Amino acid sequence: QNDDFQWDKYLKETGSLSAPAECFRQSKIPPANDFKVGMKLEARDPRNVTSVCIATVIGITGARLRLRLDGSDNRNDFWRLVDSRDIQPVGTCEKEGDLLQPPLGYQMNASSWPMFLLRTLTGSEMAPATFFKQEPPKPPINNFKVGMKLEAIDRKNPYLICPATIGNVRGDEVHITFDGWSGAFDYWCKYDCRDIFPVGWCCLTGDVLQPPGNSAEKKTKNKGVTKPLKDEEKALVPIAKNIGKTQSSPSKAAQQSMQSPQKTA
Ligand code: MLZ
Repeated sequence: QNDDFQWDKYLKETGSLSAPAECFRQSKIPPANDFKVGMKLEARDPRNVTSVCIATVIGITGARLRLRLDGSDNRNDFWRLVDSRDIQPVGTCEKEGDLLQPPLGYQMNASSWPMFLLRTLTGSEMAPATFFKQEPPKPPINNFKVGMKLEAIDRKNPYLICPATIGNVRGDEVHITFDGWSGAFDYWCKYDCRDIFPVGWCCLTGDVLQPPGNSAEKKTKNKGVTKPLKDEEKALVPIAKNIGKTQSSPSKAAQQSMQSPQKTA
């Protein structure tokens, strides 16, 4: 799908180094993903992390599963690696003497939950225990250095894995910045966070790696504001600037739309 982006070429072009695989809490050989769409499992509710719920595999992407909590809506899907600590086989909860909880935002009356659960599980295909892989150990220390390249989940669009750079390091944390995107998607995370991967991860797992952004163009699309002006449009700027001046000063949006793209969020 993404035939035009090549890390080796890109690293050369940008004169940068990739973060060594030892820096990450990921297995060197990515875990096999044997899950099938429709299988059920237990998952920690991302919006209510003390609850363990029933989830259905909605999609498969590389070593990750797209999950939806049963009884929830289709707007809160989340993605987990097959070796994530947040997922386990159906029955684990009960074995440990815990109860499966309705997801946050359970759409029906709470009193209907036990029956809903029973109906949900009856006749469903449960993911076998062997499909769940052991979470890799934490690297002992934060070995990331500013400038190192990696692949990282875009937390605002968590189905996307994108080329990224370590922008800063502070104790146990690293600042993830996305290549070609200025600021809006950046985040701080722990060095052993499961959302970051070594260069080449997507290629190995068969997940889709996004190409780097093109800051100017994409950002404007994002905000619906500035698009680089064509020459013939540039000629109209002085005229456009005067429009509305007779009535009131131009709105902020109108002013921005006349400027060339900025490096803002
Ligand atoms: N639909 C969004 C995707 C942005 C993805 C950025 N990833 C770092 C947009 O085009 O704005």
